[in-house]
Amino acid sequence: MKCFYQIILVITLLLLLAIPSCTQTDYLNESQPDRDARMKWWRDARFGMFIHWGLYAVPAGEYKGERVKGIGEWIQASLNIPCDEYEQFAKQFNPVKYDPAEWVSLAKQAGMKYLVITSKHHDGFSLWDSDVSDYDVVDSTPYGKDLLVPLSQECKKQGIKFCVYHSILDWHHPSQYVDPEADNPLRGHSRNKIHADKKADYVKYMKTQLKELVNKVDPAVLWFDGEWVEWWTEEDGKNLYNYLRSMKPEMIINNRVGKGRKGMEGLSKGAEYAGDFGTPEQQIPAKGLPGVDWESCMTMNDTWGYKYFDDNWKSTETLIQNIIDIASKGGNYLLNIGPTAEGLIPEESVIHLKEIGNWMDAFGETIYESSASPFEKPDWGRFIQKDDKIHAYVFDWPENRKLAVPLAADKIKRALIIGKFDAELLKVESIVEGSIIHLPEFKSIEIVPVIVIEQK
Ligand code: FHN
Repeated sequence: MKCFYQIILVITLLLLLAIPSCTQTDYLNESQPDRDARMKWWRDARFGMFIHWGLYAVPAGEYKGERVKGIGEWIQASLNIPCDEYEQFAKQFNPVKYDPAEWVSLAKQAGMKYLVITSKHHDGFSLWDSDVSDYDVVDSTPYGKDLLVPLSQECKKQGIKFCVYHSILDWHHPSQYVDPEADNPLRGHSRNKIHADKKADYVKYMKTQLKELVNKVDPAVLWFDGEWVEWWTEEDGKNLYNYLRSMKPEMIINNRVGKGRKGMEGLSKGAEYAGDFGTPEQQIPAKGLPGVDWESCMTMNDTWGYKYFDDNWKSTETLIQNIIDIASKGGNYLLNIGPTAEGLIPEESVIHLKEIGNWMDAFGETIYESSASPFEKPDWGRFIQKDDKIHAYVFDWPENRKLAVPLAADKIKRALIIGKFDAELLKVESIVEGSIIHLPEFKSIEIVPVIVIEQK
């Protein structure tokens, strides 16, 4: 009899031990309050820095006298450079001028609240010391030091969130190859295929690398890309999403972990697609993406990775207007820089970021923790809501100085123009469609003037 009870006890203990693996959390079915709590810092942040950095900064857009027409980080594919030739750039990648403290402080100065850096782009080269690959900055470059660890430490020190980009497709990994039957074989690497029998190995490799990143640099966001290849499925994405969140439950993961890029509007609704936010690229959706979290990533010139001859810089005014336009639709702005192989941020980017920072110093508080405009966008600019205040951003200062606002005058406590130089109460006049705010006689000198409308 005693033996019988002992057997029952052992079986019960074994069952109890087995329970955790049977009841693994499905992070795709998170409750709304949990999700809101997890997304809070990201939603409040509104503005972040994207960094595309890797071996492609060595050719900087030109190889054997040929200039790449498209984006710099695609040079391997666009100029069809064989892997063993491209690998040689590692010997010239020596970013001795890299100063993570300066990079983070520049991002902060610009008013950015988080930073997302390429841990590995499509070329497969890792910017940290990976245990499962020698194709990384420590093992294959003269520099020989990890680039991500010091940057993550600086972010912690200076109080901004550290996040990483990671490419699912990998032009360097032996599991993948260029499809010779591709529509355009000269852009061979873009037609990435996988040897079916090697996919499991690659996924294991990717998960190991991602685990290394979680352990070494503790990213707040994992920003995937390169998911469009046929061999990566939504099921793979969901599995990866759960894998990462089971390691770090508070992690935020973009929709490119799976196939949600096309159906951004369906994102996270009933977990049709894995991922926490939509990622419009080089565009600002006309009406935002109502009902989902989203972030527009954009370049300052025309390339993500450094290209020495790309001088097509957007104006600071455009970049500030983009921050405002995106926030007025409830999104985040992820603005890119492409540092050089020496580790320098291009001078034009630094100038733009400092100018943006001057504006954000004065008006950033109206952007952070804000929500989308309750009104349609007016002809003259944008609205953003923050608590019970509406902020009006004047892109085009009307010659007659009359700003039409779709809010009844008797609902307005007061309207004032704010800023470093202006702080003036403005006259509010009632009209049938709402009210007219009378702007000051002299046009504001701010890049984008801001009016606060306090509601009753
Ligand atoms: O192919 C990449 C490209 O190089 C760059 O990284 C951008 C950034 O969002 N994403 C891909 C294209 O969608």
